[in-house]
Amino acid sequence: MKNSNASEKATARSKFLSLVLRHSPQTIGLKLDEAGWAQTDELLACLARSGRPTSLQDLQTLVADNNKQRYSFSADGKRIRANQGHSIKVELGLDAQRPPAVLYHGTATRFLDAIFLEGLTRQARHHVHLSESVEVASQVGSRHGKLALLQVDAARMHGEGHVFYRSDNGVWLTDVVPVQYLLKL
Ligand code: HQG
Repeated sequence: MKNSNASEKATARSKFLSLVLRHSPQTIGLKLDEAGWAQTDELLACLARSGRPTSLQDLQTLVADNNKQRYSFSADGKRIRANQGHSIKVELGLDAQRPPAVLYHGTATRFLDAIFLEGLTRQARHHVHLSESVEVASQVGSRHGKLALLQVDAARMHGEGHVFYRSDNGVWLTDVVPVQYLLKL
């Protein structure tokens, strides 16, 4: 019981950290730079002022234990940012990379008609998010409802000039996946 409470608390903290580092830093009066970095000490001060006192050690544990490695510290530890998933404008500075031949995207069946009309588009995020494994794609898609799995011909996309990035936590990112590269599994 105690453990599950602790893990619920950690999940709630992680969700709040996602909110401020990806979507809404102003919620706690935090400022991010153009690459999405917050000063670690400012983040801790803003968390404390907003009634969420967090020690540096707690924050380090949260970053290290996060199930999807959603956050990173800079090498000197003075800054922290989300690795991907932003809705606010940030320039992560990722280098374009050659993707694996095939990538996967999990979505909900109710989105399929729109997806097969206009392709996968980035919605509220900066990029379309793609996974290397069916398992991860299935988890991502199930968040939205009844799962539909799509296979993406990433090799052909790349060959035809589409640019791919890989976030520090292994998510593949691209601007759009046109219909001709999609296969419903
Ligand atoms: C769908 C999580 C209609 C798309 C995950 C998805 C991921 C369309 C939804 C990350 C569409 C957007 C991102 C179109 C795409 N018409 N619907 N043309 N094109 N969609 O949450 O990929 O836990 O923004 O299929 O692990 O589900 O936040 O994207 O169902 O990496 O770290 O529109 O979020 O990471 O939903 O998930 P989302 P996503 P975190």
